Amino acid sequence: MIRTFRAKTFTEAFHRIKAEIGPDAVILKQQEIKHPTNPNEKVEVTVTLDDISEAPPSAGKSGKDTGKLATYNSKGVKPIEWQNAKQQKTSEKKTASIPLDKSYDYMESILTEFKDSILVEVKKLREDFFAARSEFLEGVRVTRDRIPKEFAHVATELSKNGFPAQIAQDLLAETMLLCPANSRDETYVKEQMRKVLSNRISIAPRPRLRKGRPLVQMFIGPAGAGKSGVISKLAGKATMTGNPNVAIVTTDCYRMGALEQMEAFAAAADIDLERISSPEEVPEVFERLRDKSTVLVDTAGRSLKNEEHEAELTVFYEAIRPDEVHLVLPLNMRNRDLENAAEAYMALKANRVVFTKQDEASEQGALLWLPIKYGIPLSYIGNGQGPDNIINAEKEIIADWIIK
Ligand SMILES: Nc1nc2c(ncn2[C@@H]2O[C@H](COP(=O)(O)OP(=O)(O)OP(=O)(O)O)[C@@H](O)[C@H]2O)c(=O)[nH]1
Ligand SMILES: [Mg+2]
Repeated sequence: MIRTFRAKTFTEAFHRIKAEIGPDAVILKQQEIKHPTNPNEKVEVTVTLDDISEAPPSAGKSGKDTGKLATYNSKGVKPIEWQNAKQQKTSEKKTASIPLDKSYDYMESILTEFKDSILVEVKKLREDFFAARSEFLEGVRVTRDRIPKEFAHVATELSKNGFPAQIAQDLLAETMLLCPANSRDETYVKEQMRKVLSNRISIAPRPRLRKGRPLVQMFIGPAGAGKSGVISKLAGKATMTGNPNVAIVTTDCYRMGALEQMEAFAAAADIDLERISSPEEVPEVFERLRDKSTVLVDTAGRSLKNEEHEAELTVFYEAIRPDEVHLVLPLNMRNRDLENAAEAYMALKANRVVFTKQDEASEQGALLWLPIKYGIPLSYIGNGQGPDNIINAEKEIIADWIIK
């Protein structure tokens, strides 16, 4: 008995065969088909229940070998009659007689092959998509004099905030894509631009306090950037908001006035302050602070490209092994100087940026482009000289500063 089953998938066909004929069915043929009208018929499996393994054809009447026997193997299962060696390889999967139970393994191997080829295809499509997208953005990239008038306002805001031209053009092009021609009033355009900015701004995850060991945050950066100010503000804020378990460690012990200033603050705010003048003192000091939840490490700022300063910071870094290294930069610095400072301090393992003096900065663009360019997310922003003038960096707040 030979029966043909059609189904949507091979798995479905095998289930039906197993249910209707049983596991002894032997597959004679399986193939993909294209049914002209029925979309549920995509594969065809031909099976037999005739036990061909027990019934090899007998020799011819004459008693002589007809030659047919030679086409059955020792188990009596008819092997494939190959046209030629090349065809053998490609048609083997389709025509070999496979007991149904084994065919599950076989199908699984086909499916794995199929899955791999789909993954390759998806990867390729993804690459094509990104290539097409940047080509498209390139196409709508705007030059200063060809900006549609509805976008003139946001374009001016970007330019006033010191965005490098390339980034400004990308941001504008993306905003245009979000604004259909019939909804380009100023409020809508601004809103979309803020969304585009928010999506790009890189923010560091909030620090996680752990039990048993303090979170150690080290602050480095050029002279006068605002490191000590940020530390005092963070420590003060922590104690005010119910976390008195904060300590300050300063490695800035020699500069006139620096230590005294920090000592005065710590005494007034009742915060533990430890001084470290050499890396050898680190283990003892941190042993004393092991029950603290947060330790803020202040460092001395020197002029850029000072090798002695770099070496000093490196040895303290190696001895302290802080969890986070925050590069503190004043936002009112010119773009070129910000780049120089970022490049000089990146070698010192900075993994966060803090911008200070946001209140004094006429350009806010660096809040977006600098973290992207150097791959270090924003942590805090100092926005004034008062003890409360520090905030956790937040996308929406920054987008509002840029597009008013
Ligand atoms: N307007 C404004 N001034 C700030 C801000 N942060 C710091 N300052 C001022 O910047 C000056 C330098 O701040 P510090 O905190 O001493 O800077 P520092 O990085 O510790 O400096 P060094 O230790 O000398 O490297 C001080 O006069 C601060 O008041 C801020 O967010 N806004
Ligand atoms: Mg300082």
